[in-house]
Amino acid sequence: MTSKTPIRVAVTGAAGNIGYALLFRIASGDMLGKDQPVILQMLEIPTEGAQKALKGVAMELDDCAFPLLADMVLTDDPKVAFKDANWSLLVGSKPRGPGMERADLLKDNGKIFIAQGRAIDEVAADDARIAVVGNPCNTNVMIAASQAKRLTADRFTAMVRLDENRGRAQLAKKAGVSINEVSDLYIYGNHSPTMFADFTHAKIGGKPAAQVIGDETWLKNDYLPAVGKRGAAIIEARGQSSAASAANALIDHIRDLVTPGKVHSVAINSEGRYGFAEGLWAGMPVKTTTPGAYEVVTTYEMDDFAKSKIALTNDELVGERDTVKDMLG
Ligand code: NAX
Repeated sequence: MTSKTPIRVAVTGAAGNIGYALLFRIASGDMLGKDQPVILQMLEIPTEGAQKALKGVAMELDDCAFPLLADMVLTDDPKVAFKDANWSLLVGSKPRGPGMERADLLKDNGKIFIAQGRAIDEVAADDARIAVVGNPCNTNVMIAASQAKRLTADRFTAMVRLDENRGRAQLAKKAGVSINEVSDLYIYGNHSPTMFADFTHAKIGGKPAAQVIGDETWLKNDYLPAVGKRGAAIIEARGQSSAASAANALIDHIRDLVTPGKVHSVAINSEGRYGFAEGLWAGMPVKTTTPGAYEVVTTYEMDDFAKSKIALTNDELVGERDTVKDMLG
């Protein structure tokens, strides 16, 4: 057995749909490596139902007898969940209720991320890193990061990897090639239908995707909206939102963030790159440098079409920030 020190992974919304598809893969070593023990620190809301469901999930984790699962913490207290956590995966948030406006959702969920951002900053490990999945994830991560006094903004990321994976899969399908042939497809902007899946730099079998597909109208008018609205299409088909593919994308997001040399889409503090407003969290390609750290790939030149798409998703992010401006610490 391995002698490595266990890594503490906090997961919020641990008894939810994504949680159920995620925890077992973390415990089996898919995320941090097959020789890396983990301690799962699972947070759920303090209702009897959620805490009971969380116990059930922990019972199943026990029943898997995972050699890498060194310990589990089950709690309704953020300060317990995030204590000494090396990774905090913020999955839990409130779903949009019937008749609820997007602005209300932003504000309701914003409160969760104020509290969790503060708690993480107070009690998490010195090397703490955070990945936000709960929607609207770009704005939620900005709120959490704004509460931090100790941890720098680069530690806070949000997930656009599901969009990248969806975009790659759909290009492969259209071209009739294996997914392994599709490269250099990165997601810019918001995790919402306004996102820009940059097919203009994507490659299929090493050649420009646009050349291989040979149908720019399809790329602009069918492909982009199909990737952007894939989440809604899954809900329509399944009656529930993406869970296994979202968990899988989060595994990819973290695994690639701890693997030097990997280039992948991550929503990070834009610092004005690629035409995004300063201080927004926007998807863009990053290259992992050392485990957990990354630099932005800034070499892609955008044409007028790409710039117009980035402007659109930037506007949406600016609008979200305006809605929650009172929540930014
Ligand atoms: P579920 O409703 O199944 O589970 C969410 C869980 O979070 C629930 O068990 C709930 O009790 C818990 N929770 C709520 N507030 C909490 C809090 N303050 N602290 C701890 N736990 C809390 O939703 P699920 O399908 O798991 O989706 C979770 C989130 O992921 C949603 O916000 C969803 O919109 C978002 N998604 C984000 C994606 C992305 O690519 N960024 C894709 C998938 C998904 O739609």
